[in-house]
Amino acid sequence: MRSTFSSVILGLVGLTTAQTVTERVIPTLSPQIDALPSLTPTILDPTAPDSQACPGYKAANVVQAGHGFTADLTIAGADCQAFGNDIADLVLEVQYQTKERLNLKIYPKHISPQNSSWFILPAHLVDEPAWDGKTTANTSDLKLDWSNDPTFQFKVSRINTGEEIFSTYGHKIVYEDQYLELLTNMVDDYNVYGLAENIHDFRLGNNYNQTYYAVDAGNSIDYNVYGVIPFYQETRYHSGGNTTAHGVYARNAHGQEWLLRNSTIAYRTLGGSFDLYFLSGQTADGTSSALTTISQFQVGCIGTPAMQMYWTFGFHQCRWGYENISVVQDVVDGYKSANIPLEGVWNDLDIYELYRDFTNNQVTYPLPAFTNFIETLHANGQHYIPIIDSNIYVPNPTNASDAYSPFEHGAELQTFIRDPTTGDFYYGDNWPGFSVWGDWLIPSTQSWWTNEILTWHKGTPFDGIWIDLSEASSFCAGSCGNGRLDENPVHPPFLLPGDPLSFDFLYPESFNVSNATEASSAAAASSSQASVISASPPLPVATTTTMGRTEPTPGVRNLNFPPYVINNVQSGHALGKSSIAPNATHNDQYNTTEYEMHNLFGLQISNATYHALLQVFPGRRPFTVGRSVFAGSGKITAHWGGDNTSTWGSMFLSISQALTMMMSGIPMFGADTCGFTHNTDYQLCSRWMELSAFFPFYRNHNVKAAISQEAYRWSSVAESSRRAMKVRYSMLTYMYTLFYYAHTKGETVMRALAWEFPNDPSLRETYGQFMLGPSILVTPVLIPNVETVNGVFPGVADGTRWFDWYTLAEVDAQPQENKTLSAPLEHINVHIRGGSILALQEPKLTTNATRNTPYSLVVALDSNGKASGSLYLDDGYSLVPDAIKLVEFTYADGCLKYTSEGSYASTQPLANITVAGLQSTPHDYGHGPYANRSSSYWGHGKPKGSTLEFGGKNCSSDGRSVSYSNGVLKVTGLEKDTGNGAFESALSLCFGW
Ligand code: MIG
Repeated sequence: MRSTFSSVILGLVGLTTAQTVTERVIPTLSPQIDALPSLTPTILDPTAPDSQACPGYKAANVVQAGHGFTADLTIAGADCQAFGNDIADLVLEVQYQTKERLNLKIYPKHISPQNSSWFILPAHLVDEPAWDGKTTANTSDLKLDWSNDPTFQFKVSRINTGEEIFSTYGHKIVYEDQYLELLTNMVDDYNVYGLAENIHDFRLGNNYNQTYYAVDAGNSIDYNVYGVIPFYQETRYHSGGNTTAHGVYARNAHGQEWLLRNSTIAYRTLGGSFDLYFLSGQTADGTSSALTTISQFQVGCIGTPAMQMYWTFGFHQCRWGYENISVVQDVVDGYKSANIPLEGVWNDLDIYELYRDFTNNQVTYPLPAFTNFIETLHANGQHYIPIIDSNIYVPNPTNASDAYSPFEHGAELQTFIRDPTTGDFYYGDNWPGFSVWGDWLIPSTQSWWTNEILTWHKGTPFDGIWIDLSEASSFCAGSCGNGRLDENPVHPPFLLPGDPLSFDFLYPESFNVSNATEASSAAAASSSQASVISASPPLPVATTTTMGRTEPTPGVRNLNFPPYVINNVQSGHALGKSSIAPNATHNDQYNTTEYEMHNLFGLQISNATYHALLQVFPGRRPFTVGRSVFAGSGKITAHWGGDNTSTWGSMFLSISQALTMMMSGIPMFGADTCGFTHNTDYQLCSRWMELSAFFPFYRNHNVKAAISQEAYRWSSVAESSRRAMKVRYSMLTYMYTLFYYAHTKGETVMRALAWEFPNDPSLRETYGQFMLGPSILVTPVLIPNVETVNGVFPGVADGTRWFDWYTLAEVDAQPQENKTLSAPLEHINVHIRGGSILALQEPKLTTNATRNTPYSLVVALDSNGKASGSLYLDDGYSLVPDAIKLVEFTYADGCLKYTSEGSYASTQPLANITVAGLQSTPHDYGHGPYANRSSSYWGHGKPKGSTLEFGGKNCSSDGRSVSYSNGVLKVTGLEKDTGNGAFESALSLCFGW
């Protein structure tokens, strides 16, 4: 059975008949979402002022400090009021903060308590990197030069080579209350990466606009998305084969745009300050690299990512539209009977009573049956993760039976964001109806949130939390519930997926080739739905007005309609479209507005959820997965890519989205596998289940009312999933070890080929292939209807060797060859890089079962016959583990050695050792007990017979066996020799040649 498609689509077609339409219930709608005027984005507005015609600044009164200097910047002419009110007097502050990091700040000289939050992003909200207490201009990798000719301009360059990495020379600095601008000169055909979150090619290119304003809009290719991490990394390939790399982080949370052009990048924000961090990317030897730059960004600027619990790396199944417990039970059973691992079971809004957070639908998810369901998952080694929406329903004040305690509790503490025009709470609109949002700037909000989560956990014993709509999303313009709370619960102002007339008939590209009949019935159903809609629109058609450019008003900021209009993906482009209005206020001492706070809501609610989970599970690593993220979110949360589509293009772009998340310190990232909106098909879902098996966060999620897409729904997808998951679960400890190094050193988990092979310019825009850590190369199929895939094998010109994961056969590839690999539907190409040692376990149906199996070591030799690797172990869940174990493996001169440090006891034995890439047949398998015998002792010319001894025992007897063919030596059956645990003692094992 390849598909359950036909029955489903026929069902959908049936529901679009005219009869169904006349019977439909038109919901009570909340206010029009399109009530905001439509604006012209400034970058598309030919009448917009030229901010580079502003006067710029002159620097004076330079005061040297040991680790930098300060100066006054004074406006060099009349105010220009391009997109705000000019600030005449500024402070420039330059700090050589650490050897590799230089900071430049420009902020207003006169800051009052009233406007402090307009300009200064507090360190308690977003880490503010500081001086290390020792670096000076003389010990820094970087230097800053500046000039007043014709106006203040600066440039940053490397001291060792003079390479200029950032320069505003020739451009004005603009600093207004609602607009900041600077431009840096760029080299020709520059290679810039990052500026997450975006859904765009990995190499951003030289004609790209990155708009930043957290937004509830799925799949917004080339626009603003859910997250804001204003950091880029630039790589330059120099003649002679060396490569340099550096980074720039702009610590500013306002709405902003980065305009990438041929010879410049313009950086424009709607407020805040210039707070720029230049990262040299250099190590001690003076060379620089992308990986070092990314590590410097994480370690020095935003904090390294949270260590995640071991189980979270298992496979998760989610969907919107699991109607009741028995449907979810069927999913759990479906995975089990198909023999496909299932670690995490997720629920969407369906569990709630009328979409209200922290409730339980008493009909479909009644307690205690639901509690029992979750406890049974736990007993089977599985986990449960529900959604929590960012909005809180406001009960109807005229209906005593509409009580909703999470609102009442928060209201008592006055903990919600406010409407400045009434002083009352800000009443926006979301799934449950008119709603409020927590104001995370005041401490009581945390205790309120913690309390709601603790209370809810009693009946719904979840293991982690999925935070949605944290942009924060509101479905109406402004405080639309004001004066209308007695209409609650209002229906969202649009039809819901699955409501009549909102069926999703879209399928992946080329579905018409693979499933012609079904594709044509879907097309027919789609056009029949479209014609019914156009004949009688189910919703009132919105009327929108157009608004011209707002002009700066002296002394006043226009928060809802700032003069500079960012190219917000929302229709009409207004900042308040589908989100809390910018002029909504917070309850802190400055009455900070959403204008300043908008991009931080996701960071803050995730942070509050992290701290709440620490109360639910003291001492345990909190698992939260959030939608909106900011720089530093990775310290507390995982992230998923949001509402992608069931298309091949969306799957492809998920790789670059993931790579930019790795750069942003949010490695626990994954995309909705098989696609969220629209219907998937067996080919796309097979390939996507295979691809996501190599993303740290691995979850299949689907919109309501599309066809089901659990991995067992098609025999092909089931088989693809089983095979890919076998690879993933085999290397769970490798993934976990990569996380340990991400957490401790800011290393990356998924890696671009360009990062691992920095001297090969041909890899600069490659993301159709990627690496997992330093050792694993993944070459997924990203297009339909093929059974082969082309891939490069980087580094072969310099002697890098690659081995097929499944056969350990060495790849025969030429430098720059785009090699064609066999890739039947159920197969994903995975290769091991020569020089790697991997510790593997036996893949089982849960991570816990996998973790309890014996280890195997795979040694893939490099061209010098060497290899190395490491393994990190701990209990898998403690925030501060009592004990850890770090094992270091090396192989050289025919000897495999490992040493371990740390007292964490892993009791699983070592079963097998496989060495791939041997150049000649061993005539002697040598042997050696757990001793420090030198390799020369067991080396050449010392034949010991054709047996292997392990710990003094003959390995060819007592269940052990040794075999050799085609460069691969396999030693199996070592369990008895390592019964105390594979890595409980140091090992040195030599093979004679
Ligand atoms: O307005 O909870 O991105 O994963 O299924 C849509 C329903 C709200 C958006 C999330 C998606 C989730 C959906 N949510």
